[in-house]
Amino acid sequence: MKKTIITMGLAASGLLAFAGTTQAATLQDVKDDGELRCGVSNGLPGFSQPDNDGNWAGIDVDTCRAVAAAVLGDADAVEFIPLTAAERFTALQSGEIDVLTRNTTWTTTRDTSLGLNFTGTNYYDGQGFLIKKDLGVDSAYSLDGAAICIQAGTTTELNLADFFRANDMEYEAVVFDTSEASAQGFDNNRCDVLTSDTSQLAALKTQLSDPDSAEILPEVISKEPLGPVVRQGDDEWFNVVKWVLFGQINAEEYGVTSENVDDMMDSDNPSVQRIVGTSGNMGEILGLDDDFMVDVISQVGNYGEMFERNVGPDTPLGLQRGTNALWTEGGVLYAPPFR
Ligand SMILES: N[C@@H](CCC(=O)N[C@@H](CS)C(=O)NCC(=O)O)C(=O)O
Repeated sequence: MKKTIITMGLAASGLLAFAGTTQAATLQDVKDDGELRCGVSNGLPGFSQPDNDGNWAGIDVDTCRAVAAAVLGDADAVEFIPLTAAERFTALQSGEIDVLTRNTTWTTTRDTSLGLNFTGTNYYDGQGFLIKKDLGVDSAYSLDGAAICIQAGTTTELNLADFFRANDMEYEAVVFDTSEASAQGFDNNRCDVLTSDTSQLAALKTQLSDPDSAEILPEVISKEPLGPVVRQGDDEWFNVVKWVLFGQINAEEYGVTSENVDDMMDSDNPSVQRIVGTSGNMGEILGLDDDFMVDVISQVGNYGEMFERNVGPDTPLGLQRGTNALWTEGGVLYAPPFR
């Protein structure tokens, strides 16, 4: 039913790129449906990947589950919809999904002319290169003439073109639709080099038939702030998705975790009280229950818990916090105050 309305709205307005303006009550729709529809990848270790039983896991999956916990009180009330890079923005514009959490880089074009709004950053990434060791190079600046496996519809494609042009080098792009296909292409010698967001390179390397035959070059050639995306024209929903992630970052800053959140309900600290809803009316002004962050933190955790569980040092990705540390710990995670 919802889809029909959108399609008619689009036909009437003729504004395909601004689908969001035809539908502006996502919060109520999600409450009515009792389920949140999240666009995720087809499978990307640490970010959004289904296991053999179809259970999705990853930092993007948790970012989405956190919104479901905040709105519906249930982090499992989610339908995950796998999308290729090329499909993802249309799926959001058309109303097929309520939020896109698919390792998507925040750029000017996407944030404006696509009719979409980025709500924040849940992982600061950057683009790098995985190469076959027998290529015999140790720097991205020595890749002139290389065949490079890459995924269609990504910032990766544009960055690659810019980097090679700026450095007066040439390359042959070998383009695939999914990262699995790109990695297979690399494994089957369709290319000498695989390029993607660096968070993925270590994971993809471990999946090669001979991981020791490949290595990651030191250069990071771009900024890739990855985060959730919603349609323009629905400020209420934009605020909800934005403040759930900010709430999780603030929870980490104030030491509120899934383990101690119940005890924190008795805290005397005003900042903690506003997060757990024992003072202030943060939930009410967002259209949620005042203790919505208790559901988020008890069921999904604060930002640091999401990071450690999915991409941190004890996971196959083995990533350090680095840039993704809190501003108080030398990183760039600086959520506006929850007040
Ligand atoms: N962050 C970049 C790249 C996103 C992207 O699609 N990356 C690939 C390779 S890391 C991917 O996620 N593949 C997962 C899939 O095939 O579903 C963007 O927003 O354009």
